[in-house]
Amino acid sequence: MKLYTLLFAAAALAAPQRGHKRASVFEWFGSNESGAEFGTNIPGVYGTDYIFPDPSTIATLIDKGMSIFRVQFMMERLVPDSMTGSYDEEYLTNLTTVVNAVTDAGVHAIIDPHNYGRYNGEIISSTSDFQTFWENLAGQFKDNDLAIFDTNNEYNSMDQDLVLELNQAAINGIRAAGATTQYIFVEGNSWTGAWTWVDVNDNMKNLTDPEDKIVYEMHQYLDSDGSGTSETCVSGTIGVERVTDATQWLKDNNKVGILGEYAGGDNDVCRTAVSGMLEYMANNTDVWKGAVWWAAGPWWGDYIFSMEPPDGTAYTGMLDILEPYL
Ligand SMILES: *[C@@H]1O[C@H](CO)[C@@H](O)[C@H](O)[C@H]1NC(C)=O
Ligand SMILES: *[C@@H]1O[C@H](CO)[C@@H](O)[C@H](O)[C@H]1NC(C)=O
Ligand SMILES: *[C@@H]1O[C@H](CO)[C@@H](O)[C@H](O)[C@H]1NC(C)=O
Ligand SMILES: CC(=O)N[C@H]1CO[C@H](CO)[C@@H](O)[C@@H]1O
Repeated sequence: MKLYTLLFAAAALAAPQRGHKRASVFEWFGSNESGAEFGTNIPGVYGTDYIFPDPSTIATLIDKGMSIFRVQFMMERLVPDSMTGSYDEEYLTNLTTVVNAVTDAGVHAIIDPHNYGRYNGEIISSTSDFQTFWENLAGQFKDNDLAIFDTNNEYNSMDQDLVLELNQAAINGIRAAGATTQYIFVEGNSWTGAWTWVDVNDNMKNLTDPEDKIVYEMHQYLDSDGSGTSETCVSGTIGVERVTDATQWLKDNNKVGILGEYAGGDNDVCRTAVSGMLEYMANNTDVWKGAVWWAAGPWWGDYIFSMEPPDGTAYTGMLDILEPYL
């Protein structure tokens, strides 16, 4: 082999191409991208009530090594008249632009209706409407292998059978749309918390997918009430403690999972707790496929967990503890 060929090959190995997922501990490691779900005004005004994530700051996080982004949006803004109704085409275009910016870079985009199992404030009770919503939406992305469908953000305070049935309806709709290559992230009741998963969401093991690409998305914060509203973590071991039972559940049931939201404040206890949790998950990659920080996005300002480059609190303060997984 000629020297320059060798050098070229060595350089290619040493410097992975921008945007292409590097071999890493986890299959996926990344951040949420907030903005399009912000605000309570419906539909609200772009630029005042809500905003879309910024592809240029996402590119910065991809350069850092992130390989997955969860893109939040609000169902009422996408389909204003009814779950089965037509799109606000501009909102769909803006959402698609962000998703494509991520997937064009060769990494995964999670499409996340950030609706807590509700539409217009009411618990979604029609599984058939929900199935149609997903059949329509998955149809928009069925040729994008790097899109991932997240059935809904944080079902909570709902009938447990209904949560199972809504997830199954979403899976059925997505596959009926001809979207057969994509992963589907399912979420459970009780804000899909890992710490309560086994007690609350055991029936979720009954979900079925003809393509066998279900990933159980759980969320876990490390403050006392697990809500992710305080920058104080309970202890340095709380991360491991809160995901241990869920890990065993995944193993016992032959399932795989992703921590779709987690965070801790920029302080020593939380750094230890987050590092410990990730290390534990990294020890269990047979069931844990990744973790997605909460959250980046253009409007977080000085929010305690902001991963937004260049000066978000977590971007400047916590990225170093995520480094082993990037
Ligand atoms: C979509 O984004 C453009 C800016 O790129 C903005 O002007 C427009 O108002 C947005 N529309 C919606 C519905 O989000
Ligand atoms: C799961 O499915 C099995 C077989 O269909 C059924 O017997 C069982 O009751 C279901 N379990 C739950 C928790 O829904
Ligand atoms: C991960 O595994 C290593 C090697 O077995 C072990 O030393 C370490 O304590 C484990 N970490 C956690 C947090 O479980
Ligand atoms: C912990 C945290 O920040 N949770 C947020 C999840 O997303 C919704 C919508 O953006 C916020 O209202 C929560 O505060």
